[in-house]
Amino acid sequence: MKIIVNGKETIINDNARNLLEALRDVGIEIPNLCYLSETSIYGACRMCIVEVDGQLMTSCSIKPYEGMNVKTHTPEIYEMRRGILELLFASHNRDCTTCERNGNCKLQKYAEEFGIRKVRFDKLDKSNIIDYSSIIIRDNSKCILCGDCVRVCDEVQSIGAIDFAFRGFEAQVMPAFGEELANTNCVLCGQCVAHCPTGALTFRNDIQKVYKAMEEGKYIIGMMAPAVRASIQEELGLENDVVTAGRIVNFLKSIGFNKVFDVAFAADLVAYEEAHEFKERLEKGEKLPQFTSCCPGWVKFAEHNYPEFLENLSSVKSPQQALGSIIKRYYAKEIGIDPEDIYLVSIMPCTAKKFEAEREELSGEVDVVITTKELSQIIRSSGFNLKDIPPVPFDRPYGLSSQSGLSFGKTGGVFSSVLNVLEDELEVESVKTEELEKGIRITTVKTKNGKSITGVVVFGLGNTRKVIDKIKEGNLKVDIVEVMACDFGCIGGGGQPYPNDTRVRTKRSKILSEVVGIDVLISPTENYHMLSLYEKYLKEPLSHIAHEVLHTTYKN
Ligand code: HC0
Ligand code: SF4
Repeated sequence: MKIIVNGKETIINDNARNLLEALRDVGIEIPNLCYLSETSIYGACRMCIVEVDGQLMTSCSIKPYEGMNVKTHTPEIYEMRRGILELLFASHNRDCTTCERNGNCKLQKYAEEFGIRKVRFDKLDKSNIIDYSSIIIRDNSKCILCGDCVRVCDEVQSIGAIDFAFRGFEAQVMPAFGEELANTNCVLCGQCVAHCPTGALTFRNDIQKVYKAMEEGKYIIGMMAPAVRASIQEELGLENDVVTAGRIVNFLKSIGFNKVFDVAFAADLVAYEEAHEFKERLEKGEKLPQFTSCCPGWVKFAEHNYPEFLENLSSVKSPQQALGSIIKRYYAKEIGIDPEDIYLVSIMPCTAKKFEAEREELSGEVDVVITTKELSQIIRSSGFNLKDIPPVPFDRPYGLSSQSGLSFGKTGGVFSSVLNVLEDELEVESVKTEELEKGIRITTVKTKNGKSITGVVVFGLGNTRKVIDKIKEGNLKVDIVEVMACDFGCIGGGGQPYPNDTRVRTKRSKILSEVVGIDVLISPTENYHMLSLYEKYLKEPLSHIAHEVLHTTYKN
């Protein structure tokens, strides 16, 4: 479709959701504080106003039409946007220097771009209590009432742990009845944090715990999740670098880490164990469909909403916890160090992983979880320039991984790894995949002996709810379901750099595929260090010892 933009004829995408997205596609980024392409359109902030055929209107709420005459930046629009910002600042906490979002806050960015140096209005303070009850921290003095968190939590995740309360100047976002977040049905997925434009929603920063352990002379072991290597580049000026993981290993060693392992190794281990569990359930015809259980946001969601399905969850721990368990119970003995003296630092894209490590039944396996954001802070504050640090391999034996293991970091990775493990035994004849809707894919595998296995790969908890409800109603027959709580899987986790939206997640997904491409091992079954761990310690999949070390239970 042809429209006029700032006096120039411009071809835009006919299927653009609205004018804001159409303009974005042709390279004009319209300022906004409440627009998310993942949720319904709210139109609260008014920052995205443009002039259409002589009238001011919000570009998020208008559909483009042939020949429309759009002006995106006029003196009038500029002044209006400045006015909106000033009004927001009138009641906004301005302690930017100590804010977790200092340097990547959208409001701060616009204040700089629009030259807001002085606010004409007196500062009005709202009553505010900072909610530190959970790993997700809420500070309403920094909230601009854009509602992004409310819509993501409700519309994308189908949880609704937070909503608007009170009216007018007193309006606030909070859990029902003013409860602390820890006492709600929040699953700690961090999607509200990922989409909050300011520092109103952040997560607990645990960097100091790492330094304290170093000071105490602990034997520091780091382990890095697959998705971290596809996103940390965004914070460090390393666009498209596919050997970032190796640079990080070298960096961590140079600041005092004794060993750095790869969580993707444990992903191979988990896929191997989980594939055998699935095979056993298929043979016995019980606890089907089998659900993956490596995403802690999903596990908590299942515990809250679908207790009747808990026995269907794979009882294999997540790769984070499986590796923690192996290191503390087995590796410590191998290297002759008291497990109490080992301090295991897990580097994750995810806020819920902090919670997982603290779950009663898993605690002690991983000592601290820091996110991609926190690792980037450690790197930047150290004065090192990651670009100049040559990559080195992860330490052996838990540094070897297959392409399958690495692909855990994005949607579909766990399911395809389980299939890879079973490939030879199943004698696969054909595989057909169909996208039912965004975030829900269904795959049918036909085997040479005429059997078929159906798997669903789903991301987003709202989508997950739809899938489970269909299974419950008997409208979906499926054998295995992979669930990731965040859109696009772990690469979209709540601990990833900002912005953390569909556009960057798509890029991360591509980078992770390129990183995967470097590795020479394809299937978990080729990971010889993983196989040798079975030989030396775990014996065989689902053995007594494997159950003791690698399996867990869930809470009703
Ligand atoms: Fe993931 Fe994982 S793939 S949950 O997304 O399974 O966070 O990256 O580390 O544990 O491997 C996150 C990422 C992990 C785990 C792995 C799984
Ligand atoms: Fe909702 Fe997830 Fe935020 Fe909790 S962490 S409030 S579940 S979006």
